Amino acid sequence: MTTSESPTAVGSGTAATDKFLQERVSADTPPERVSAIAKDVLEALAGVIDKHGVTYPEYRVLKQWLIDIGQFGEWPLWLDVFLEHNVEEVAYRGQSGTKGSIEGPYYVADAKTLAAKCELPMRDNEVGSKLVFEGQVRDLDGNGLDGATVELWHADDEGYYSHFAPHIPDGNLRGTIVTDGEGRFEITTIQPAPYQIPTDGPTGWFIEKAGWHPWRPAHLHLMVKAPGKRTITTQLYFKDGEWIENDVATATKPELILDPKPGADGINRVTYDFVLDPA
Ligand code: MBD
Ligand code: FE
Repeated sequence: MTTSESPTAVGSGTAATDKFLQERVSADTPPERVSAIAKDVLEALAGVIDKHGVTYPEYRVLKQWLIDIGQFGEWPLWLDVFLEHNVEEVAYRGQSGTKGSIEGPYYVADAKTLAAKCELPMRDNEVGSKLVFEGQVRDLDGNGLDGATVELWHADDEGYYSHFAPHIPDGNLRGTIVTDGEGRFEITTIQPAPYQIPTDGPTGWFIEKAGWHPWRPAHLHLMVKAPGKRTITTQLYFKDGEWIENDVATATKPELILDPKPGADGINRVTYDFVLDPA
């Protein structure tokens, strides 16, 4: 791999920031709520500064680091790793279907449409053990859902995502699977590796200075949709996988763990069904 093709913190950060900026988000938050939230945020920060006797050098380092995070494009990464799980937990309140988990910074909309039984787009020489992932999308009463789609995206055998690492072709290990008339799917892919936060950027420096580790357990990302149903964004992990018990992004849940077993053909296979709440 040449230097110009090597994934860098600034490369994946900039790509994630550029992708996010294309969304042009808005939230309809009234001024009273902005005021109440902002007041509590500032009060919480005031409490931290007071409690720890934060010094001027520390304040200036913080200011420099905040500037660095922006310049490396790592706001999507830092926020999704350290804050998104709290927002997701609030969003899930009152749901009873499949548990959600964070979207993270590496979702790309409009991935290639694939049939219910399919193989995710991958390189001819894609490294990694094959994995067959099958299941059904159902409603709360157990009925299979016609018109359901399963968007799946995940890292490769080195923990890198297409669109965010320059040496991987666009669309690699990403797809929008159109399930059959009963919400069933059978997807062939490869086993992803754990994901390491880039150590050569400000999110990595932050983790290193705190003496934490930069790892997420190996995971599949999913967005499951069906007409009239609440879309679920989630992740699936692998039983006994490294970092399962101490994900840097605090995004694992016991209900979201797969346990693939080799089938008669020797290929690892696992079934996971999704249950969607009404919209
Ligand atoms: C990831 O792959 C991810 O899923 C999250 C949530 C944050 C950073 C990288
Ligand atoms: Fe991820």
